[in-house]
Amino acid sequence: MRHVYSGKVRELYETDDGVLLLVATDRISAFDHVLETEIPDKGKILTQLSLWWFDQLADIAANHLVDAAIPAEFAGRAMACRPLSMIPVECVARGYLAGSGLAEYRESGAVCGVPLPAGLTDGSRLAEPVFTPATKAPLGEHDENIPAAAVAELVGAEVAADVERITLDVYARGAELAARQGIIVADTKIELGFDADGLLRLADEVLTPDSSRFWPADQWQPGRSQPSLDKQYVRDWLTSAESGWDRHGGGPPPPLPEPVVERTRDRYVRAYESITGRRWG
Ligand code: Q0Z
Repeated sequence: MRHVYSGKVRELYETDDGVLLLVATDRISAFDHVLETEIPDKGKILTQLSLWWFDQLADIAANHLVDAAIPAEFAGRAMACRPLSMIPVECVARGYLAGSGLAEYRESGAVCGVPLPAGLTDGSRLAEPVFTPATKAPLGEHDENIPAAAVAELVGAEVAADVERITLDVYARGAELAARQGIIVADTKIELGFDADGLLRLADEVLTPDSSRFWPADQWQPGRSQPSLDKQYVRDWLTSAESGWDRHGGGPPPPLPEPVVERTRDRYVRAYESITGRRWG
């Protein structure tokens, strides 16, 4: 087994028979930092959530999963994947305004070249979900939103149309199933790639709290930044006086206190259980 790539919170390996192992760790990031404190079982929970979603999305798109042995050290937190030729674009769909979508709207009144009505605010629901692709930035840099037309220039009009349709369909299915459990999927980012037969497949993780914004629907209140379903305890503690951390000071965040770790783990477990209807553990 060969280590191929380290992401912020995930690792990519390649086995001797050419299978990719996408391994989710228990690392967590907040405010663009990877914290030194891990959240027990986070990697397993997000991997099992992704696997459940791939099943729910099977009629929308094929995926990269293959049936191959997972090494014991990665049990439960790795996916065995077919190597794909990846589309060089982050495929994002947004149903609500937040993050870089909100920033771009405030600057220009549009997101990725899609004009939006005046008067929208942080957390506003969009009348229709929009496809908002972005460039893939190197680790440590931020993805940059691009117009849908730029995707067509990169991959051709036909592939671009497939990519947009799959992205919006994945978002619609995710938002619909999560909404039944009182969870808003504000946006989601997927990755797509071609297999050796030229079939477009869903890759990477799907509809996890690391690839999507999940908000508790009962706390949704446009006009302020929305509380995160999974990371709110972490953000609240890091920005509290108690942590002693200066978010803009450049230093690394301090270790999380045990109660914050426990409550955050519980948020991931509850998100998994409510979305899938399955018990954790
Ligand atoms: C996914 C990533 C990281 C894990 C490459 N099936 C595939 N075929 C080709 N490439 C990929 C996949 Cl999933 C692929 N990533 C993102 C980064 C750990 C996954 F650090 N990169």
